[in-house]
Amino acid sequence: PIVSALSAPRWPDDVARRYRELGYWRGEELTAPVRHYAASHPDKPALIDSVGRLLTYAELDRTADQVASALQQWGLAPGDRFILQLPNLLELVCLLLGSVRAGIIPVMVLPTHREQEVIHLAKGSGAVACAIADRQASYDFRGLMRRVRDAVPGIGKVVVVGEPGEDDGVISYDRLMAMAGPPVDRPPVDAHAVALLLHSGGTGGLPKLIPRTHNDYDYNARASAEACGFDENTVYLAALSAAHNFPLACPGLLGTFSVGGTVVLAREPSPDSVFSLIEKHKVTVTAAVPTLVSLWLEAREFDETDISSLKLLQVGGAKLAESVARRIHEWPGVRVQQVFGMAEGLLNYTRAEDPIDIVETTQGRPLSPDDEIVIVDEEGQPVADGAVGELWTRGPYTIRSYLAGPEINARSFTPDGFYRTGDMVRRLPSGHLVVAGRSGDQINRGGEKFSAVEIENHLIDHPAVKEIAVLGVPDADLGQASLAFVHPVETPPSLRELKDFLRQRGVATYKLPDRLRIVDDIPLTRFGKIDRKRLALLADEPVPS
Ligand code: J2J
Repeated sequence: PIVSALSAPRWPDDVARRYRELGYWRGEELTAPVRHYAASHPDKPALIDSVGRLLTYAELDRTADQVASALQQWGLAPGDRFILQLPNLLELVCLLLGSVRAGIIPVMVLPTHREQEVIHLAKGSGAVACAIADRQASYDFRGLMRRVRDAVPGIGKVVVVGEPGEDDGVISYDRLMAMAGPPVDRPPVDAHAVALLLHSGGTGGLPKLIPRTHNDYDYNARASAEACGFDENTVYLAALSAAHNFPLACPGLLGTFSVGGTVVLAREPSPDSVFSLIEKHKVTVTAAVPTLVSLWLEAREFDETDISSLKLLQVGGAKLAESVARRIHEWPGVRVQQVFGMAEGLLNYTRAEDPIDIVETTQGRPLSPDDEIVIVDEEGQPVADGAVGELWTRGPYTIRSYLAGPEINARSFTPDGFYRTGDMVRRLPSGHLVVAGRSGDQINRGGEKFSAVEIENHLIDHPAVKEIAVLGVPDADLGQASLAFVHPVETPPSLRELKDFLRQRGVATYKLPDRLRIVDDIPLTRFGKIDRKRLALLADEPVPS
């Protein structure tokens, strides 16, 4: 069923034909631009990592071919799903491009994900292989992968960047690359086919898999590069994890490759690492979530490093406060761009030509002339102009279905193919959108999203918990923090106990509650669901002493 879901037509034929005719979809494989610049600008630097390893376009192109060949020698076939859980290393990019080229479908998993998320994404995608680093920031990914493989025995192969260890089916990246044979004639990749799988932030439970095709993702990256003014002089710094849609293709790595620019990879986004890379490689553009921007603005390095090459700072993933936008604009020579995007597709950008107050107070306007936007009320009827409602969208790079069962898809998409984003927005006469919040249970903690329901489903199993609700509440540093309301059985649990309980279950750290409120009742709606509106009012009340 997974394979047929992956090859199912994604857009209706007439719509797909139109996107082809309009030139949005080029019928090309996603890594074609790397091949193109390898021929025209072979010696141009394509990729530099944080320890200074550099690949030119010719080298990156050749390495991608070698990876494609090596993966096939190793036993992977076109259509196989291959989990990539790697920090921002050269090897991540090479494995990504190589697998896409071979028609092997990478499943992009974040280094912050733990067994709960990885097992879920591995099962959902039917993954047969994965790539990890041995360790990152002292965390042992081989141990994590051992636990994942116990739960998902279908993962027969693991490639490790670093020390592989002794487990069955595990090899090092170097051993994998040694398997590469001479270039073989591969059947051309079908550009309508799924090129890679991203994951959603999650509502109503665990993250969902997002199938992106060569055609639509290529357009996503290329049109973004154009809208953001990227060209061959662009030096893009990937500070966020490159497994995320924003740094990967908005315009990110793929958008930079689409214009023959240079990508620099930061292994981690600390001010120390980021500012020295900007100075060293004369970075012109980078992307961050608002909490990271605030951290950068506070940093000592900010005053001590020459970052005058930086011209554009893209900020998205969570709402940027106007005050922070203004502070960035005090930074000489730097322009802010707000990005309101989603791995499901739709991207909104403020543009270079937009007036400054639009840039500082809106989350941008849609990328494509063919992005269709409707803003609806609770009955699904369009709201009055300028009123707040839920954003629904469809277009040339927005998915029509998740890789998920029919119930989830029926909930997430309208019968005529609009994706129900769950984002509450209003639209200005200029077409710019202002994000007003979210419907549903998603928490956006400093740009990292997760479903409150997912955490509630764990915590209800804690022996001291009788009833539980988790809510996103305003927080000065994070934008939103998570607050757990616990109605205890008897002796209330401590916050520490709840966090340890979740950690033991292998839940990603960013999903652990920040705060705890003990209550003697959790408000429910008349349908018996948690009443999140009333909870939000409770959260505002001072804690009784
Ligand atoms: C408020 N909420 C925002 C913003 C995303 C570029 C940038 C971000 C993402 C991303 C992305 C927001 N203000 N500026 O994929 O390419 C919230 C919305 C949205 C959800 C999507 C990209 N920018 N959001 O964050 O798939 O709630 O993508 O629906 O992780 O983040 O999350 P995600």
